[in-house]
Formats: sequence, C-alpha cells, structure tokens
Amino acid sequence: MLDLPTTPLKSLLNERLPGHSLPAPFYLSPGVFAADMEHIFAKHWIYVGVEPDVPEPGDVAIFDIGRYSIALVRDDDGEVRAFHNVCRHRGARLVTDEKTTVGNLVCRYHSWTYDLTGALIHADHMGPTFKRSCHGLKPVHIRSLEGLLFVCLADEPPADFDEMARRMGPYIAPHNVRNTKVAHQHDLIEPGNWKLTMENNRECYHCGTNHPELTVPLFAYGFGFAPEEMDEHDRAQAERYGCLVDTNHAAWEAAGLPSREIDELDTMVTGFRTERLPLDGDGESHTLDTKAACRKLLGDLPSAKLGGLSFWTQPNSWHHFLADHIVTFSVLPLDAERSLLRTKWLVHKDAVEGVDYDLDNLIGVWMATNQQDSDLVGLCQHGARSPAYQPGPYSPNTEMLVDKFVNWYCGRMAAHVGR
Ligand code: 3BY
Ligand code: FES
Ligand code: FE
Repeated sequence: MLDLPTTPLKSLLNERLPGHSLPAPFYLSPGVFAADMEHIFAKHWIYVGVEPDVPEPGDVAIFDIGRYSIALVRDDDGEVRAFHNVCRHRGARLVTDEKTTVGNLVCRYHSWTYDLTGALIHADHMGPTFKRSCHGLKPVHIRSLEGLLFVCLADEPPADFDEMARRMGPYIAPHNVRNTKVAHQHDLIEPGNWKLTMENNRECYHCGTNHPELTVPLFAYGFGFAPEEMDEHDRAQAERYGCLVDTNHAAWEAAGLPSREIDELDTMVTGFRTERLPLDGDGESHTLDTKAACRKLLGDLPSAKLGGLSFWTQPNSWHHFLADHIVTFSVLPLDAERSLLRTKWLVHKDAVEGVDYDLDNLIGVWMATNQQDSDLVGLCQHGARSPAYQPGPYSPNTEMLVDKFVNWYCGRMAAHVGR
C-alpha cells in the first residue's frame, strides 16, 4: 500500500502503468491535488466560460480556480478582460457577487476604485508620493476562441493556444457563440477527483447502460466502437452513414462546415480534439425527441440537421455544438475528492424562452446525463479509497481518449516536476 502523503510525485509518475487507470494517490492525496493545481491548473489554458457571460460593457462575472478568484470584465471598448479579484490596497476580495454590472470596480473596504481596464483611478488619503499607476489590478491572460473564454494563470502561457485557435476557429465560427445568450447554467458538485470526471467524459463505454436519455440522440459511432462490436441497430446506422460518415463529411464541408477529426489530445501542450458526427436516425439535437430544442438556429446555419460538432480540451472542458444550441462544460477542481462541473446551455440571443424554446426540453438530456456521470465518478472515487484498488486496463477500442487524457496529464506533470 502506498504511503499517500509521503510518496513523492516523481515515484508515483514512474510507477504508473501505461494504458491503465492511475494509482490511487492521484485521486485521493491532498499533496497530489496541490501539485495538480500548481502544475496543471496554474500553468495551462483553462476553459472558464463564454463571452455571453458578460454581454455588455460593465458586466462582471467571477469564478475560482483553486485558491485564485478571477473577475471577467467587459470593458467600455467591448473587450473581455480578466483580473485577479484582489484589491491592491490590503487585499480584500473586490467583487463579491457572482454576476454584476458596474461603472467602475469599487472596493467596499476603503473605496479604492478601478476602471474597467483595471487602472486604479481613485484612492483617498494615500499621501503625495503614492503612485496610483503602480497599483492597478493584476491582469490574468485571457483568450477568446470564437467566444469561448480561456484563462492562463502562468506568467508565460503555453504558446500553442494560437495553433489551436487557428485550427479550431473555422469549426466553431459557424455556430456564432458571440451571438448567443446563456439560457441556463447549472453547477454540479461531483463527489470525485477532477481527473475521474475527465476520464469519465472521454469515453462512452458506459453510455449504453447508464445514459438512457443521451443514447436517444447519440450515434453509436461516437461511442468509439468498431463496426463488429456494434449491435444490430448501430451497425445499420453506421451503414446508413456510409461507414463511417464520409457522405456526411462531404455534405458538411460543401455547406462550409469543417467536420473532419483533429486529434491533438496528447500531442500538444494545449491538447484538444474535434469532430462533427451525425446524430442517430434523423436526429437534429441533444433532446429526447432528437428534434431541435430551439426554433432559432445559430449563426447562418442552413438546417437543423447538421449532426453535432464536439470539441474537447485538456485539462478541463468539452463542448457540443448543435445547430440550435450549444452545451459547454468546464471542470473546476474543489479539493482532492470533489469537483465542480459547470454546464451552460447557449441559444440564439434573440430566442425567447417559452416561445422559441422550452427550457426543460433544452436542458433535459444533459441534466440527466450529468447526474448519471456524477454518480459514476462517485463510484470510482469510493473504489480508489479501498486498499484493494489496483489500476485497471483501458479498453483499446473505446477508451483511447481516456488514455490520451492520462498520458497528457502525466506528461505535463513530469515536465514540471521531473521524472
Ligand atoms: O460528452 C461527451 O463528450 C462524452 C461523450 C458522450 C458522453 N460523454 C459525457
Ligand atoms: Fe480594498 Fe482597502 S482593501 S480599498
Ligand atoms: Fe457519461
């Protein structure tokens, strides 16, 4: 049995078996958790939200990455900025409401006042030598990928974000994230380590037996099974889609929708993957009747039946772009054994609830699926606590992306702590 607090991270990384789930301390140890926050969450691009979280100048949204509190602010020129949410006077938390709208950012303690670019514009009683210009809010690196917001806490963020943005931009742009609104946000605290939440997301081995709602619209090819491993219905679908999906790719590409798989999950520091796949049968969206949930389609999309574009990023996000709405997920670790899963449903910004879409119908499939996934993560967290837990093998047919997540994670940790 491993000595959790004292087994050094380097030995843990060395002893892990490739192609297998991680040794238990990776899911349990507060020491590993602290290292994850330092080497993964404070050094890589972390997906945190969307531009429509702060649609107008003066809109502010705050969120936490571990011990960091960060404020997203839309400035008067319409640019979204990010700042550490810590007053430069005596360190009070500056913004306390999760969402608010302000003219300037005013600290309630002694009223130091910052404009929307973070410059300190007002600080009484500080004497003649005080330099306001030296006490602006500390900025956080922020990038928008067609409206999806990523922040990086490192002094020097990974440079390959630009490559991801260049290659992903054309896939996402047709769904026009900037012209959407957040129809609903749901926060779920999952009873497990953040890596279990990510591992669970990267496979659909468990979908058939655990996700009765999601499997209605999802096409089995998306589960990663080889044709000979599919059941009769799924094989029939695979055949219909021109095994596998070449006819759809041609139609999508002709309609200006890049759709071919890109997989850089374990080959780039800013690891990512994308693919557009058809939905089951005549499916249009991730709904129980597989029809579009919202009458107003996104961007200038020509039809509701465009399958679904998925986009996954390391270390903490995944996204599904349908013709009528977008579902976007971020995982924010809380402690070694709890993680926040934040889900947002985006619809066209002019869509009216109750007229163009029914909220329960829009969110139903993923509300159910998230809870099911959270329960599964909880089961693995329980298992990892048992002295009998032993890392088990990933399926080479359906858990390749889990393997890539774990390889990416171990590679990035090794890059920072050595092997
Ligand atoms: O959302 C995903 O990307 C994966 C595939 C389907 C279920 N799962 C949570
Ligand atoms: Fe913010 Fe004093 S701590 S003004
Ligand atoms: Fe799942």
